Amino acid sequence: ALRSFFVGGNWKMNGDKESLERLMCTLNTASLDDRTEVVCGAPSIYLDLVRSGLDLRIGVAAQNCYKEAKGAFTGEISPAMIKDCGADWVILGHSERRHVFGESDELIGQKVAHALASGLAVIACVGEKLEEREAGTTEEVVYAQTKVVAENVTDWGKVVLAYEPVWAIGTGKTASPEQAQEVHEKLRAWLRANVSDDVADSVRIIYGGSVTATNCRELASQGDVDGFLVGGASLKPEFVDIINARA
Ligand code: G2H
Repeated sequence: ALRSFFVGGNWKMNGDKESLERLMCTLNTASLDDRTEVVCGAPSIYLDLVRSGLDLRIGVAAQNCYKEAKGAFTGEISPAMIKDCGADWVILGHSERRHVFGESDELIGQKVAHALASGLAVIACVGEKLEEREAGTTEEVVYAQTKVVAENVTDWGKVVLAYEPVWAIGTGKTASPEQAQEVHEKLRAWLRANVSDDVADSVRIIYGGSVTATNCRELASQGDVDGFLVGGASLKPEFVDIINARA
């Protein structure tokens, strides 16, 4: 295949040392499809613990970072700190950052630029809200979000694009395989028209929003679905089945 399958876990603000040790033990001893790239997004305070506890075949991501290397930014963490903990990835633009914490496209773009310049790889998230889908503006919304990301990307080899319809996040309402494929296909066409053929063909576009062991195989069979960003189910043993969705 042109693009290797990519499965990210987004643990969000969940877990404690004890439960994360258990989860890491499950992942470390599981049989994982070695064609799938796996990355776990840990709470920043546990990045060090998770990087030292998780098998090296699994990458570690922070769930957010700031756009500066250091300074008077109380409560924030920098890409340099994430790297110092041994993690190589950061999730940026997640819908909870956009809609619970009010992050703008502009700020997300600046974070993407700084994270890449600092040597982190980025899982950049886009997705429409329910009212935007119902108003027929899904394409317009995800294209605008993707444009801001794209303007700040220096190396597409270090970027995974996550499509996460906000109405499907943590709601148990998954996009149907056809709904996911439709948007993924359009995002790839956008990359072809606005970036390059090479980038359109090589960038992984992953789906997020209530992915489970039950629905992952059908979603994974869609031509433009190159993997998943998994929230709730990434905290459970079924995450292993999602990693192996194409096995
Ligand atoms: C979407 C997803 C992970 P969940 O936010 O990023 O979460 O799988 O719980 O819907």
